[in-house]
Amino acid sequence: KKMLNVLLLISLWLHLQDCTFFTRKEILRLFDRYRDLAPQLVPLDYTDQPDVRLPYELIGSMPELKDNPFRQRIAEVFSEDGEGNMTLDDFLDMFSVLSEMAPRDLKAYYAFKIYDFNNDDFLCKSDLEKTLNKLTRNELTEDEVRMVCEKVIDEADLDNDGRLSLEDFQHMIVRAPDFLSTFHIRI
Ligand SMILES: *[C@@H]1O[C@H](CO)[C@@H](O)[C@H](O)[C@H]1NC(C)=O
Ligand SMILES: [Ca+2]
Ligand SMILES: [Ca+2]
Repeated sequence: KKMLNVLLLISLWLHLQDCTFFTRKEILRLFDRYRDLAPQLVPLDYTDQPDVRLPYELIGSMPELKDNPFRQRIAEVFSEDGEGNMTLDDFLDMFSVLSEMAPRDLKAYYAFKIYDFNNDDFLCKSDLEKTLNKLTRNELTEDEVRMVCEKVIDEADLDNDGRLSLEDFQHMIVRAPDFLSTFHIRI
């Protein structure tokens, strides 16, 4: 059996428990998952908080993510370096928000960040077009995508500035209960 530094993981859990919804056992399991992606890079002993980042290629190829059309955006949003390379903390945060236990508001906040491709805190038409193309796996024509995005903005843009703020977005998804289903992951 692996010699985990259980104490450190417990303290990590205490530190994270404001934002994580996992039990200690689940965190240990996620640590195993993280380490199994690159045993040569990830030490068993995290006491000295090693500065380890796993490259996006490894993260994005995990079974939980590899079929998710947003996998790269998800990794970018949760990674400290913004490029999808992940520390253990980044990794735990990501699974925490994606888990079925995460509150809807938290998921909505991260969904907004994930859809905001150019990171300017608004969903403009081109963010929505990229989002819709991914959600539908490119099955709509360009015209259809444009029409749907115009309609979404038309209906959800409460302050009429032509783009969706987080607040606009939150109002919108209250009316669309399935909207967040792409952000559930079972681990
Ligand atoms: C992320 O990882 C890739 C591959 O290891 C590397 O080329 C890139 O420089 C890393 N990005 C950052 C910001 O560290
Ligand atoms: Ca944007
Ligand atoms: Ca608006």
